[in-house]
Amino acid sequence: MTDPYEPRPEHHFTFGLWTVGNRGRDPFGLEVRPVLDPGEAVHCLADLGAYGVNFHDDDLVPFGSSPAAREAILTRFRAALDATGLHVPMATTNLFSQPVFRDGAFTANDPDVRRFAVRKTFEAIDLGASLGAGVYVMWGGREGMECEAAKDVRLALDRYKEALDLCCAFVRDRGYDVRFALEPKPNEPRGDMFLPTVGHALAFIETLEWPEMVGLNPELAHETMSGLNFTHAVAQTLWHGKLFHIDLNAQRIGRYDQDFRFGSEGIRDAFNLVRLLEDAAWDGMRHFDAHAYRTEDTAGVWEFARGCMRTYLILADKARRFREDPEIRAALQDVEAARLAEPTSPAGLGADALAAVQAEVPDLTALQAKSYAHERLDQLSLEILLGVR
Ligand SMILES: [Mn+2]
Repeated sequence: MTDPYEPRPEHHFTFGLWTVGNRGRDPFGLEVRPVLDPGEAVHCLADLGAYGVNFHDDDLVPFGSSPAAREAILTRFRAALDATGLHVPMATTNLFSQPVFRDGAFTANDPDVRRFAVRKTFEAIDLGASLGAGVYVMWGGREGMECEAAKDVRLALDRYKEALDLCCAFVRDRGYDVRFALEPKPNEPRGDMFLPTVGHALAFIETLEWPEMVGLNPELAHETMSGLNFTHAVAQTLWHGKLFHIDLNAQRIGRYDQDFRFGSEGIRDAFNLVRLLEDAAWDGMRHFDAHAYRTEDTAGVWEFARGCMRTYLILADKARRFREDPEIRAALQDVEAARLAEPTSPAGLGADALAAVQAEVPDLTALQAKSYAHERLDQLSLEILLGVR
């Protein structure tokens, strides 16, 4: 019998080298797992049924590698990709680990640091494009501050925009088929970070020179850290046509950046999210930016990776059940869900339409007495998730 929740490449699941390669180091404890060779990561992910692998430049080629070492690493990595058929859909730059970025990268006060960050990004874009990456993620890990007086946020945003414009100009100049995806985060590692939420980033994109080249990579954990509804953030990103990539994981509100296995916390939020992505038939990669608990050895890492994908598939199956359940369909009619698609002003925005809106006198007594049957629909939704429907 085939397992319906067995991940396969057509499900488009991807992992970062830094996720399965995470060694369990945290602010209070040292590494607990050995270094994972990128080639081995590729083979293990392919065996588990993943579609692709993503990386920061430094995950693949350690910072400061000689040209010869770099070539040797790339040759081995390409061989692993060729042998397994695994893809590289996304690439990104590490602009946060090295001490040079301690005051920021694109928004460092020192222009030399900013130019180095842009140059490092150009080289990483070349590397990503050479391996077929069509999405380039930008998480500004050090773009922010603790000392409020040290930076004018408005100037920092000028420089952030300039860096994005430079990267877009570089991609256009090279003729690459690459789009950028900004990844908002409210804090950690900086006390406060620029572009802290999806909403901030969406507004920022409209100021760019080539806004059509830049979208978002919203991350479940990051938006949840802000106490916001991640499904709503993704829905609005879709509504703007800006969902270029997504980072799936799990997070409890009010905690440090946990990056737990997808679905391990907030299962109802995870269900709502999967239902949104599946109902929207979103064609992007289901990328997991998460890592195994620090308690785990290497075998536990692969349990973690398998668990992320299985949970997604189980929730996608539940989303299908939700769509097809006759009682839920009836309950959706009771809450008048489809009527939200009716325009408020069917005649549009002209003078006649304005007059028509003004002329309509509703039966306020009836409208005020109306109940909306949300309790029943909500309970039925929960029962799907609890496995009794
Ligand atoms: Mn992320």
